[in-house]
Amino acid sequence: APSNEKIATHIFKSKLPDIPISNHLPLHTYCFQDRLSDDPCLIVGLTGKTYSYAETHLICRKTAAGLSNLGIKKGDVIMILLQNCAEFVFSFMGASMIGAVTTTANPFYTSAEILKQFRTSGAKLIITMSQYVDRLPKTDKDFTVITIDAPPENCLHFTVLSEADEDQIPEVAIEPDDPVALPFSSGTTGLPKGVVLTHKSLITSVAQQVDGENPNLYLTNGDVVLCVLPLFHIYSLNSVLLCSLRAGAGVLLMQKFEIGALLELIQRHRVSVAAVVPPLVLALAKNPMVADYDLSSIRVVLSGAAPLGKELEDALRSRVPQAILGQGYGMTEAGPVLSMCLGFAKQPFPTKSGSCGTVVRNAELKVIDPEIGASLPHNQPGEICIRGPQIMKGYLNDPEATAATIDVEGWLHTGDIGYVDDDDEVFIVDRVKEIIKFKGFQVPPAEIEALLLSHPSIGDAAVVPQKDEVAGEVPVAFVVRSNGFELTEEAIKEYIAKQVVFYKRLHKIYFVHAIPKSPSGKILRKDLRAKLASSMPL
Ligand code: 4UW
Repeated sequence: APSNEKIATHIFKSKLPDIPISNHLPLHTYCFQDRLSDDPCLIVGLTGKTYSYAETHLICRKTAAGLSNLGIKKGDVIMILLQNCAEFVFSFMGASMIGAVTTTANPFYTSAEILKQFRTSGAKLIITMSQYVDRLPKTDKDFTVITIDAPPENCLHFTVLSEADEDQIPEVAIEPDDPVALPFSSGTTGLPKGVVLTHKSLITSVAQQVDGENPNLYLTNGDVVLCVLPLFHIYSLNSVLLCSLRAGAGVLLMQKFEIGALLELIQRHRVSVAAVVPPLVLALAKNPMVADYDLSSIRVVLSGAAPLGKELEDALRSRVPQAILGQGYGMTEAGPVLSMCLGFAKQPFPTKSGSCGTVVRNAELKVIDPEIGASLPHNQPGEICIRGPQIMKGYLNDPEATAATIDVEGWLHTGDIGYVDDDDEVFIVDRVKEIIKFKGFQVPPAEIEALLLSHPSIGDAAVVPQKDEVAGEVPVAFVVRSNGFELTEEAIKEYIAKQVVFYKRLHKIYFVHAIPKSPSGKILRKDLRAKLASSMPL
């Protein structure tokens, strides 16, 4: 047996050389560096109102001063509960300017979901819309609520921030390892946790995409970047907003996805870069309305957050033949980008359909055998791991979950199964983690299972993904009824539906006598998924 023999580590790097990255700066300084021009920065789709870079920067500074006036200090957490809008950007960047941290949440969350994230994050202030105020936490704890529209009782209007005196921004020293964003993710297992992203991690991730002589994702101040994906998710926050700001591009803000309005805005504002998810690709590829609009301005379509089928990619190609189509692969904990299509580079490389791009520069990627942990060479599938200054600092107040995700050598284990081919392109083939992805949104099975188990007539339950044409995956449950009650599928679906945001709803219930478990009591999710795949779940 080999004893002293060194085991080779196969490490994959970008084809682009490493570059110097200004990750010693605060995030807002890095993003707005020297770019206080009259170029359009934010374009509000609904109204057409445009904020130049100079205006955007000024309002962010006012917002920083306003937050400080309301008692927000360095290290404090604010919660943004908004659809895409200019105020989202002012709030996030304003918080950064005083060293505060933003936790972003889905405005469609139920009150229970909002309360959980509010508590876990320790937020002191919420920025939202009046229509969502009913769902905010009803606690004794003191916190401020600000609405961007007419404020209901006990709430303040956003102008307390946006009209504050920018000269009153307090002097704060911001260190590279200070947190700036706190998105929530369930990671490879369990309930949603706060993902601590620092100034250094986000700057590094943005630089890996858009900096350098030959940027991996080439954006310029002539670009108009579509921002229809929600900014509360890290994909849009980082790869759309922060990357655009850094590159000086215009950001076209859309509150929600509606195909007619989207096509109209793409045509009117000559959108050149479209960041999308597979269900949006489906709409662009298949909806007959698309034929009535001029989409010739689009030069790049970036898809990610869930697998994109080759058929769908080809169907989209016929709609936007002039555009380069490609994928990025991200994970909240990874800062978030692990790999990006090199066809988007200033001097592009040829790429293959179905690939998730090549590992970003200034980072290392390896693929390990999930059982023995040894790194694998080209073309062999295993668990994808990533290392570099862009990854999260850790989960908030959860050293155990952090240690289970980032090992002692600094490798972040993704729970994704994939391989790197001979041209250094990454292909994802499976997932070993629990997470279900509905249209790219995270559905944490553990969260739904806990709700199911809280029902008096449910003895045991497991939630797993089922393939779906439109959503990619939908959550379905295996349920063991307790004490012989006549609990119906509809009753269970409704019980869950009223407690969760729309994409966590159960689409099907399979009644079983027992949930398959390992000797240690872990649900054998693979077995359940296999049952579903065999289309004979019972
Ligand atoms: N193909 C297959 C993909 C892919 C994928 C992700 O919700 P999270 O934590 O995070 C994200 C982030 C996506 C993202 C961010 C920035 C960016 O530029 C980009 O490229 C366009 C994408 O989704 O979920 C993480 C999990 O989502 C799956 C995978 O399982 C990953 O661990 N996933 N991208 N292209 N699967």
